[in-house]
Amino acid sequence: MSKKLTINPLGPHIGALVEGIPSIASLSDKQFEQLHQALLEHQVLFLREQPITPLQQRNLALRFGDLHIHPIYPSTPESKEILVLDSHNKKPLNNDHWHTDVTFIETPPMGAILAAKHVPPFGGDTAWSSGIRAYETLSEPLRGLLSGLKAEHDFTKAFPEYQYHDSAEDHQHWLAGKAKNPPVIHPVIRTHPMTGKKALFVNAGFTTRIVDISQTESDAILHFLFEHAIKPEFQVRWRWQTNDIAIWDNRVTQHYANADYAPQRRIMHRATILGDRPH
Ligand SMILES: O=C(O)CCC(=O)C(=O)O
Ligand SMILES: [Fe+2]
Repeated sequence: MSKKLTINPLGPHIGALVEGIPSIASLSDKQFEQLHQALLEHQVLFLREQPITPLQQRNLALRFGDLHIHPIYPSTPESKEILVLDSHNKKPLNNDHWHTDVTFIETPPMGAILAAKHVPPFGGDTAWSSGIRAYETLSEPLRGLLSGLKAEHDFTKAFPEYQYHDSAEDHQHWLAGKAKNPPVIHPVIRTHPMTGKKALFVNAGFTTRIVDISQTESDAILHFLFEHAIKPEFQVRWRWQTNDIAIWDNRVTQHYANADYAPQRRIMHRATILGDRPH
């Protein structure tokens, strides 16, 4: 019989620390099921001291579902599904904005697994915010109004052309990414396909406008929702050590990577697990 994981919540609404397993790369089916349930409940899980190779990370992610290959970020030589976030050239990456990953496709990721390969002694924390809590704390009439609305999500909002002009190759890559990823429409409030919980599903990273209402109305509503979604009460913030792993439910959360550590280097590996069409 395999050992049970210990799941310790890190706050009332989001985040839990998972302990009691020697290696996340060799979970039994029972342990994996426990991890999966904990993810549904806590939305973001953290593990310390879990060195993991790109292939192990890929195989762990495949237990959750098919993987996404990113149009912009580079990947590891071992696995094209493991993308590399490396703040090389003394430049932090521009993930210092609140976003939900890859909502610019019809079936945005259900989750992601992020492994810390090299982190500065301090700085570079990542924060996650709960869209479930954000939804629950809206007034009933506003929840009703938002439940009927849909919004557009656009790749070029978080990946604007001017940032991909450094070389002709970068620009070609960006043009291909844009051509492959025209804007998509998702509901403003989504229902979690496994738990039935409702969550606010707009993010400042990719959401451009609410459709079928005026631009002025859309701007005002989105401005309010982007602020509301990231109230400190809905958040958990993680201070990384090398070999930490974070796993998040990308259907009901958004996150922000602090870019406060330049000129130090920070290297993360991410596996991105495809999800279903939000409803
Ligand atoms: O580097 C981080 O902490 C997170 C970056 C990010 O936004 C992501 O991996 O999706
Ligand atoms: Fe992200």
